[in-house]
Amino acid sequence: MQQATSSSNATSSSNATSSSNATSSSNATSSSNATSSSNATSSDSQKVQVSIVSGASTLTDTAYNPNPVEITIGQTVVWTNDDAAFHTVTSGQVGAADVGKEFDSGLTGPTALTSKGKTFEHTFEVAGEYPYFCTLHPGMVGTVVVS
Ligand SMILES: [Cu+2]
Repeated sequence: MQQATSSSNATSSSNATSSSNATSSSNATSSSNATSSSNATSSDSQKVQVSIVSGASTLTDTAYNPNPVEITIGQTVVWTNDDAAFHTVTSGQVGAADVGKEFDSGLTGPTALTSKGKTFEHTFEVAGEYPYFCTLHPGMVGTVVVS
């Protein structure tokens, strides 16, 4: 999580983190509704929003916000791409054998976070710590903590 790759942090682009947060929550709500029609029974309180912040490509553990995101069993994390670039939300640690086994927004298909406003969600049913990263920018790392 706190990786040695903090050199890119010197760019101070982390300032973009806070500003993008203000807009992401409302955007995520409406856009996620479009994709979650099958989950209509789950209330919004069961959904926790995480933003892929503007400029995320050059960030590390601040690319996903909040990070770590702490939820309870049964809650759903909704990631929204608030950046202009294409990103992924892919479970596991860079180079591990189990990459993408738990969840993966992917590079193609309806859940791919190809552009701004796209969302991906995953419901966590088992307690634990779930590291994830962006396969396109492996410096981007985050963790979901389920308890
Ligand atoms: Cu990325």
